Amino acid sequence: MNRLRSVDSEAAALVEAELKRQNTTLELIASENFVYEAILEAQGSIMTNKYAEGYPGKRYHGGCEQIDLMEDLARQRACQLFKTDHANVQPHSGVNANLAAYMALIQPGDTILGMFLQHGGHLSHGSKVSITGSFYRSFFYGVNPDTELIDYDDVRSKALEHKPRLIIAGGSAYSRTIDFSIFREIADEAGALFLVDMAHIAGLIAAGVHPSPVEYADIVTSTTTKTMRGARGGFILCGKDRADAVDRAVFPGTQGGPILQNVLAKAVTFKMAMQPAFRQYQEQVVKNADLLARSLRDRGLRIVTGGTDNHLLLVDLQPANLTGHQGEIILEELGITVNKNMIPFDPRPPAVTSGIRMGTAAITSRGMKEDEVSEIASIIATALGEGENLDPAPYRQRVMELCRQFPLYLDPLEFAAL
Ligand code: DSN
Repeated sequence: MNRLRSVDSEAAALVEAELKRQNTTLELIASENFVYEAILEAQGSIMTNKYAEGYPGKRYHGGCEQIDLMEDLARQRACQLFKTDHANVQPHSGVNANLAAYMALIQPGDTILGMFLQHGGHLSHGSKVSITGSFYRSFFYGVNPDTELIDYDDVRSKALEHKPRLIIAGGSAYSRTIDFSIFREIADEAGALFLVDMAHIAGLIAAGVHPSPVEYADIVTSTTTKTMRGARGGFILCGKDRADAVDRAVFPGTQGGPILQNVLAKAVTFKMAMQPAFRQYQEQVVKNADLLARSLRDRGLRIVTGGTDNHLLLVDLQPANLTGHQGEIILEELGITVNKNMIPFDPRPPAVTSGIRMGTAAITSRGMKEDEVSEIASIIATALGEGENLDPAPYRQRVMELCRQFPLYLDPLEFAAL
């Protein structure tokens, strides 16, 4: 930071202020995490200086000896970790990974069937406001209104009715285990290909804490952020039979040169995910989410589906007479960061919503366990219960006390000086 400060004090001040924000608030956004310092180092490395269009051994730029070794290392580690034959580690993001996967599997104008965004899906699974909704004819399956679990009968009937070329499983706000084997059966029945976007749960899958989609899906897409706790960016997994199509769809199909410092960081991410400590971390993430859901429920909040099997939960704020937007603002005043989120069959628009989404990957990376999660649940439930009459100060103090015990990228003295 000293060098940045000396050339651009404004930019450095923003980083310092963000470090303070991250340290002094509780991060419960389900797609966020705090990466290892090794990832920060890799992403800040001189690999950023290189151009390397193409793939190891087949580049359009010279001087790629180390880059080829690095990309091979990342690819091999991804294959080893997720037990598959081929990995492409170049996608700049999860959406880019999905665009390339679609390009590898289907043609513009083909029909796709994804999970309804409002029921937990993702914009890039065919939403009309995404390029995926204009390139492809998209239809959606949803959750059962009573159980709020994926309605596999609905998936089957929509698949048989619309005859999609591609069925997509996975999403951004679904808190329960996904049965990839049923999706595969339905895809086979309907003559469709099957893609899993595992971005949210990739870390759980790598650690064996959620079933893997690899043996069922034609292509699996993901990010190395979120529960993977690593590099900013995406990756794609597939069998040998689809390797060429996937590689061509990433480059030159949808991207130019890879972001090489991020490819390096992806290699590190996969290595970290092979360590026994990573499994323990993922188990704790799930325990923490389960306890948070149960504690909030015991304190009178309604949890969509009644609980969680993974790292995230959705809270329906309608019974508390709050919108998702209000809930997000109230919690932000206390130093707890969440996002407003549509719940299944939400009567409110996306900018308001009836729910908030929470995840435990980031607080678990800080080292927080059951005691801290119980305290967080008590703060959230009591504060939301007070609604408009809330005096945030005492809650903010309790949040600060938790933050102080688990500093991020700082020692306690540095934390105290923030
Ligand atoms: N949809 C974003 C989220 O889950 O926050 C990430 O793609």
